[in-house]
Amino acid sequence: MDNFFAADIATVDPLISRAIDDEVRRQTNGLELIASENFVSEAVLQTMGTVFTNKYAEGYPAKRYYGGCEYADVVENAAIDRAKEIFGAEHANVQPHSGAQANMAVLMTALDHGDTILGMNLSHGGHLTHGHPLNFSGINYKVADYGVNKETEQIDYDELQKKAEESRPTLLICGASAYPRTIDFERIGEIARSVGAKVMADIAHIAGLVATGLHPSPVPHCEFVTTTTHKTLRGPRGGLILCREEFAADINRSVFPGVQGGPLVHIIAAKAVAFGEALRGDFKAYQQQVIDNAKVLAETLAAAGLRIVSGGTDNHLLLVDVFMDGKGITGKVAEKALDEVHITVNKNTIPFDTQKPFVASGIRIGTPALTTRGMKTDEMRQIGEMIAAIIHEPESEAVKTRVKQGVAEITARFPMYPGRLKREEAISAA
Ligand code: DSN
Repeated sequence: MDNFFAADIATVDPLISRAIDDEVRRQTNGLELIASENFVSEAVLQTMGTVFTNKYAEGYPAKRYYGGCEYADVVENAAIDRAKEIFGAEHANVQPHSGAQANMAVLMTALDHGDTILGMNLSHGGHLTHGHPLNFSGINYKVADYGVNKETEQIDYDELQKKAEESRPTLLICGASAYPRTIDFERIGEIARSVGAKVMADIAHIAGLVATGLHPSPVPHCEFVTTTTHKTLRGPRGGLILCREEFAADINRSVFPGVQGGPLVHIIAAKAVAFGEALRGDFKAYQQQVIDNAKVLAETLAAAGLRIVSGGTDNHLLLVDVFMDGKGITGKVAEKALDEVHITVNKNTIPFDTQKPFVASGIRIGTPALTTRGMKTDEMRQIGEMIAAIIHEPESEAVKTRVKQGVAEITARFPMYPGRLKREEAISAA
């Protein structure tokens, strides 16, 4: 093929090029409030699209099953060293393709088939890989679960102690995907030790806060810590495992050859770049703004008459009870109504929900992505008022028109990814 190594995607594949441009426009022109999403830097984006995608590098630095890995070693060593420095960990494995695969490798390391895990219930904020019956974690292991207190909607550590004594787990799993409060990893470590269990802390959501000391670290209290790299940590889509040196060889073996083959070297390179960004001084200011923005958003929504689960937030996300025992609308309706005005959130069950997960009584809202765009508390107040207006009157065309204008006005003030609209540039250059 002519120009195989030179032709631009806009020329080679107009369909996919158009979809990429449309996605750039969607992300730019909307308010992205999904708590698990973020916007990576141009440097991280560029690194993902490099020739490292061509390289097989099964094994680990200096111990590969393929030749030609000298530069793969450079990027993997950099990613490992930076991850260890960020979190103060003894060992890091940067190869997991995702958070789920990081968790799978830890479970494979810590457990024998049929052992018991004690994990947080998904409907109380946990994660599929913490013991859901349809997930490998619920299929291969016996599962006991814990949740939040019905009154406080926060983890009840006395109850967790009781559950641990009853179920005698081999592995206690903590960390959550929809929990707005600080997690007491020290207490969880004590509970686990009192029943002879090990602990895995899945900090996928709060990794950026932990990295900057704005959330207590699980590293001193838990044998294994896993995270994704693309949420508050603001790196490429992927996973990471941290552990003590004594488990390093077992963890490495569980990742490769246990659950994965060749690592994604281009993604590991992008992880290294993102970890480098996380080590810079301005990353802490960013994470503090994420928290400040979430607090103001929660206060604004509460002032507008919506119920905030647990009464507030300590981190980057909030859960909003939009159903309010039938007085409001379901999470499903709220998600769709907000989508129509270019505000993106996800429906989410709230603790003790009466609705099915696909309908849900709540929505989950997070501030990492909009904070990356530079938005601060003034914008959060404006956005909170717009969200509340839509939830109170989801059918009103007048409200929708007004909110769409508000979204367009805010997003125009915070541009992102200049020069990323490839197809239109190619057309105008032709
Ligand atoms: N899907 C992620 C989230 O949205 O929190 C968890 O894996």
